[in-house]
Amino acid sequence: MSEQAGYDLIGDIHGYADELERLLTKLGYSESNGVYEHSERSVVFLGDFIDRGPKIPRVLEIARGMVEAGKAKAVMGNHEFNALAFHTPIEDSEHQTLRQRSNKNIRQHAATLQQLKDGPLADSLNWFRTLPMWTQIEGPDGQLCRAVHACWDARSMEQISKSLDQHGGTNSAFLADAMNKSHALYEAVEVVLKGKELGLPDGHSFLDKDGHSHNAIRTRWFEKPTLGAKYQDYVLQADPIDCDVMIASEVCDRIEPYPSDAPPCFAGHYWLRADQPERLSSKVACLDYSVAKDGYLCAYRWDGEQEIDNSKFVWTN
Ligand SMILES: [Mn+2]
Repeated sequence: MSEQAGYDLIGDIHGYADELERLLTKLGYSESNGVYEHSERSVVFLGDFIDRGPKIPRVLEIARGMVEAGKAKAVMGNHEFNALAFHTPIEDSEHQTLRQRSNKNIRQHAATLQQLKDGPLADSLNWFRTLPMWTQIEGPDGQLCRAVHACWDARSMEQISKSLDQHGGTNSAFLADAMNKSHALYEAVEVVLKGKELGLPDGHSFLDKDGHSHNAIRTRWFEKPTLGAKYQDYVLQADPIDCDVMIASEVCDRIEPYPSDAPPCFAGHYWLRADQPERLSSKVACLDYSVAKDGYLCAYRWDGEQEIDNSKFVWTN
């Protein structure tokens, strides 16, 4: 694609196909022979195509159609990963699956279970298996940018690559290791697909807005906490938390944030809320603005710039 001018990165869609078609249209894509395309640009989907929304099969048809026609790339979200584990039996077990079929897990996957059955479900799971957990893209003049569902972390990615090589892809044996809490792959997949956590000091915990107790926070992995910061200041989510314990300086010292000289990185996952999207740092942006919770679908138009520009977000409201 010599005429390739840039990439449009798109955050979590969660079955909201009408919003996806509106966003693609707004970005200048149009449907030709059933595939959305643009004469000079292509898309990078940041994962979480399924669960929650009303038109999951249509979202998959659009995204997969674009990927298979070479008009888009896509990375896996935690919802696709969870779906794979939910539908993969534990070896030598008749009824159990790698992701337990608890009420909570069934509820989280319910919209997909209602809308995709049998052949189409199996076919979608096969497509999820082909999705990489991250990708690096080359811009018009060789500049790079990165895409991952939740967190770019070199050490975790090394472990995932090693396991993929060992098992030969995202197959049942890979998923079994990834769902085994005592295997190093478990934590690596958690970081890349669900975000990096920081445990609170012993004996501390906080309650979220639903009353669930937590002993770790989901961190702002793209920056180091400022000196004297409290745990509640270093959390990456839309709802504030109440945890005014100070982060000890030796804990701060151990935190390695996303490098300031690395390519820009785009993620989804964090259910952000804002009237207008904005970057998290000059190098990192989250494009998940909660389309499945009365928010909007969000994209970023990347043309090779190495610092994320707040004027280049495009969204559906
Ligand atoms: Mn999501």
